[in-house]
Amino acid sequence: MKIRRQKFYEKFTNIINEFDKVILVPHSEIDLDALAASLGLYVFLSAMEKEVYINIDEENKELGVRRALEKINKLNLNININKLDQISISEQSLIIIVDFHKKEMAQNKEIFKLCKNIIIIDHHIENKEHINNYILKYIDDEASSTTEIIYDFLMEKKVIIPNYISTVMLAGLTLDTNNFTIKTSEKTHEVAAGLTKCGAISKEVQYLLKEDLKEYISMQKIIFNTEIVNKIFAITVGKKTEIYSKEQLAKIADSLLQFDEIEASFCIGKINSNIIGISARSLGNIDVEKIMNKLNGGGHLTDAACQMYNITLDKAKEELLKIIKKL
Ligand SMILES: [Mn+2]
Repeated sequence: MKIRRQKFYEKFTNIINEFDKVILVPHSEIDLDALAASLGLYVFLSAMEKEVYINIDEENKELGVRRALEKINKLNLNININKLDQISISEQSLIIIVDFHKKEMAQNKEIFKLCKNIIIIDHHIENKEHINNYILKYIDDEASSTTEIIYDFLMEKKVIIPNYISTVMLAGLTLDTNNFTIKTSEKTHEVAAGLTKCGAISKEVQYLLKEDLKEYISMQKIIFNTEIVNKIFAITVGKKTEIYSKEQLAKIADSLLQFDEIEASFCIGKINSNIIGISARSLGNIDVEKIMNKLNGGGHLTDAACQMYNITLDKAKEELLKIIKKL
């Protein structure tokens, strides 16, 4: 295992030992990776006899997360999932931020005022708008998912993962790798195999990842309008009247990569009434980070994004086209 990760596990264990109460905080619009990683940590921490909570404030949850939570309830797995105001948090508590590090991705920013003992565990590309007070941070953007980081930790600690939690973890891994097509290495498959050994059931994973038909159709409509530029670039633009989540834009850009000859893809859409987001993906031969840099965004060679303020969708596309056509 990588030395950096190993060192993190050591420090992480030492810090955990100092606290009795731990609050696991997944990001807003919680997804299956954030939930799965939180559940994995929960299993470990409760085995260590800590008082543990998973903080979920939002009522509206994505379909898969809702299904997983219902099943956990049914199985009586006894997991404390609470809203922030139902958990008493003091300066003696420990907060673990799971699957994000950007302040704006917090469900409830109050949490940062309640307690300064914060650990961040994430796999997203590091961003400037970082949570600034923390005692330990591990951001590994080469990891397929936060679930993968937590899985390794659990294995090292010889934690027995309950069957259904293994299933949710496998779903988290499957989601973040878009069915083992992106950010997928030998390691990712090893984790998947390991989770299967722990009892994860792929049919159940399929259930958790079932999509909402309406949402699927609305995505397909956007894909339908894809324009191909210079044979290898696919660009598509969302509806003027609709607000998309960054995840939706990313998902669409991801799916455009599967088509013949496409090397890089871009999905442009409103993410707010005055902010337009572009999600860019590449198979590796085109550097989309460079392209997004030119629009004040950032990311990686194969995975990047930008935000544009007070601009129309048409204008945003035009700006992008200018850059692409010069390549
Ligand atoms: Mn994730």
